[in-house]
Amino acid sequence: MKKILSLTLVLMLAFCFVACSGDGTTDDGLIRIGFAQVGAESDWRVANTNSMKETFTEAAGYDLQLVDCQEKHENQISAVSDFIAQEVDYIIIAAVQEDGWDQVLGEAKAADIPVILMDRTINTSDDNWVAWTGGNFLQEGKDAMTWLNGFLEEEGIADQPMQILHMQGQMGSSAQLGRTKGIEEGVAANANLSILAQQSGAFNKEKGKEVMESWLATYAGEDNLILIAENDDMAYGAIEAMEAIGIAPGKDIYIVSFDSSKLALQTVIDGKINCTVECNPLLAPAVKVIIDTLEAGGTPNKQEYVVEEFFDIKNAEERLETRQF
Ligand code: GZL
Repeated sequence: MKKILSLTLVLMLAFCFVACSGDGTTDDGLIRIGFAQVGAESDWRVANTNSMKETFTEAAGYDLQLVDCQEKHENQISAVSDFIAQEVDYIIIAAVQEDGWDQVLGEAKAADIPVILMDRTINTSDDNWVAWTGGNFLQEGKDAMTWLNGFLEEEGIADQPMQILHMQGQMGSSAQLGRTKGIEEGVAANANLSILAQQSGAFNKEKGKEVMESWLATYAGEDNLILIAENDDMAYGAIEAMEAIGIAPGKDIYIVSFDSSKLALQTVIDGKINCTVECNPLLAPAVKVIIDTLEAGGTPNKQEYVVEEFFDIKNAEERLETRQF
């Protein structure tokens, strides 16, 4: 009996030794990826997470460790620190906020673990990250204002003063900072546009509804209102708040939003959102190109923007069935 136990113990120890190599890859040859995700705050984010899970599968040769950081920067820092301690092969970050990354990325660099940024950009030395892929948030804001100016012309009200309710995303995120800059530049360039109110709905439907409810109470007597929501989910919340008091979204108050999910295109077709500016969440294939390039000893492009457009009543119907998220 004793011999069986000692043989079992020896076999177990041997297995542990073989399976846990010290170079970050598991001995079954999988590429170990640590991914610090913002959270699950919107349809966009869920689609982005699904894109990563569908691309970096074990069958494809990857061990993806995805951490939902609950929209908290401190959770992202601890997740990245854990990835460094585990000696993963690659660290991927979709950042809650732009600032506060120097120290932990310095530690990743010292551990010789490549950091890939996806979706969101951050403020740190270019030496601290290998490559970034995502949407152009400033251009998205500019595209929204270009569309709005054209829409007001077509409606024959371009010469009327219009007041914008500007619902911002997660404050300090590159998506919010870029879109806000594009929107504010567009308002400054058009004497008939002004910002009546600016407040964050944190890219979240419920918070967007709360903000819209407070605006509808505060600005009840105002007309010529336009809501610009920095993502579709906040626009959905605002629509619920409007309809609860008999206001027709897309007609009584024009609405422009961002992301362009299937639901947003259907909402455009229903006439409740006037324009949604695309921000593509299906970024995992572009991230895989970066990793494949690095695995082959190559140098990936430092920045790779994904193609983006916008959708309104003229093209939403024809594009709905091919929408992937
Ligand atoms: C944009 C992405 C934003 C989306 C929101 O690339 O970072 O975060 O617009 C999401 O829906 O919360």
